Amino acid sequence: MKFSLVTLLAYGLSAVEAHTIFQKLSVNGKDQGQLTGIRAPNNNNPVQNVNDQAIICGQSGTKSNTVINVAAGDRLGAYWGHVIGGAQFANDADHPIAKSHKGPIQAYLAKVDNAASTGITGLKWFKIWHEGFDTNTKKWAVDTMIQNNGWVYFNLPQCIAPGQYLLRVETLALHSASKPGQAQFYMSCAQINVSGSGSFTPSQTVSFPGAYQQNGPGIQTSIYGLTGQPDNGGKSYQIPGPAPISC
Ligand SMILES: [Cu+2]
Repeated sequence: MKFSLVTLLAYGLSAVEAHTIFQKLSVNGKDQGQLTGIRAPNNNNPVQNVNDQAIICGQSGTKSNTVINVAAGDRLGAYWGHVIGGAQFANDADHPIAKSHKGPIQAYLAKVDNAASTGITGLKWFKIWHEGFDTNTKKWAVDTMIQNNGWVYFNLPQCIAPGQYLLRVETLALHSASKPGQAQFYMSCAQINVSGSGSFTPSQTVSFPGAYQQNGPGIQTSIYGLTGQPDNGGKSYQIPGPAPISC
C-alpha cells in the first residue's frame, strides 16, 4: 500500500494528539445517549489557557435541546472517548485517552434557570466531586477512567437542591505540565434537571475563568519522580480548585 505524505502527516499528527472528549452521561448505569444533553467541543484538542472562555465547557461545539433528568443521590457516569463516538479506529491505544495523560478528574455544578438555553459566562460553580492521585496505589483518576473504558463515576450529592444545572466534568492531563501553559484541560458540560428534596445552596462558589491560575498548584507541576515514573515523586498531589462540597 502506498501512503501519500499528507496521509503520513495526518497519521503522525493524530498519534501525537492523543486527546479526549466528555461526550455522554449515564444515570444509575443507564446510558443517556451520544451527545444527548451535552455541550461538547467538536474536536478533542485541550484548552491550555485557564483564562480562556473555553475553560468553561470546552471550545464551543455541539448543542442539545435535551435536559437530562436526575435525582439527588443518583450515580452519574461521564463517558470520555478519544474522538466523538469513542475510539478513532479499531484497537485505538489512545482511547479513551493516552495512558501518558495522567491527572485528576473533577465535577462541578452551576445552578441555571434553563440548562438547555443558558449562557455559560458569569455562572457560579461549586465542586461536587474530584479524584486526583493515590499515593498508595500510585494511580491517577485518569488511570481509573482508562480501566473503566472511558467511564468516570461519581454521586450527585443527596443535598443538591431541585432545579436545572450545568454539570462541568473536567479531565486535566499533566504529562507536560512542568512547563508553563502545558497543562491540558478537557471538559464538556451536561445539562441536568435535578429532582429530590435537597436544599443545598453553596456558601462559596468559583468562576470560570477565574478558578484556576496558570502557574497554580496542581496545574504547573511535574508528576515525575526521580525514576521518571508518573508517581508524583511519592508526594500527594493538590487538585486545583475548591474543595468538593459536603452535605
Ligand atoms: Cu492529549
